[in-house]
Amino acid sequence: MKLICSPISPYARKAMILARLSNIDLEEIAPTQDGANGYITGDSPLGKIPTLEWQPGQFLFDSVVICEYLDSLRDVPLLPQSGHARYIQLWQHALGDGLSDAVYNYHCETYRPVELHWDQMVRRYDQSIRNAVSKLEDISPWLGDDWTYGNLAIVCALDYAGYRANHFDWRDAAPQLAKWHGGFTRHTAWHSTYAYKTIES
Ligand SMILES: N[C@@H](CCC(=O)N[C@@H](CS)C(=O)NCC(=O)O)C(=O)O
Repeated sequence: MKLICSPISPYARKAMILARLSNIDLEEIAPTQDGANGYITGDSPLGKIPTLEWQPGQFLFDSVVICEYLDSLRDVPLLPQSGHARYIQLWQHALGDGLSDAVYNYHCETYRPVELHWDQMVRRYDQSIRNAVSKLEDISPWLGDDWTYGNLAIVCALDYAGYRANHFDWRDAAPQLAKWHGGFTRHTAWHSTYAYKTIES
């Protein structure tokens, strides 16, 4: 299967990590961009990545759907099939993706020339980032040390925040969470998909 992706995208990176953890051999393909159409590789009408060619010529999106599909190929899926535990995992995954959304929106607002910044929206997204990190700090004792369906999204979101929203030192604001996150950085699936260090240096 082909995954149209970039490790810079926290959404794409979730699928890249999950494939590695699950021994699923994906062909990872970098997308081509075409102005207002966005990313044109991978048949997303929204012009976004990731997409997954799960059947010849048929592409799945978005990342939540892709991750659920990849997870379904595992002998023991990360996402519980039903019950309370399933919704806790989906909620944690949504909190991680929500942090990525806030960072993405913050970056889009601040990437343009300063005179075009919309301060109200910059403040709105900045506050979302801070509030999401604060919630994650509160729940960090219960997140556990394994790659769960929720932790996958949270780890990718925090790495992305460190790259695209580095005006805010989330490690300083959330020391328990920083310690928890550190446990994941030892995994091959984490560092083989971590692209930000090379870009920053
Ligand atoms: N909700 C989507 C978000 C995907 C998304 O926003 N991807 C960004 C990359 S981080 C993208 O493709 N942006 C290109 C664009 O919108 O032009 C998902 O979970 O897959």
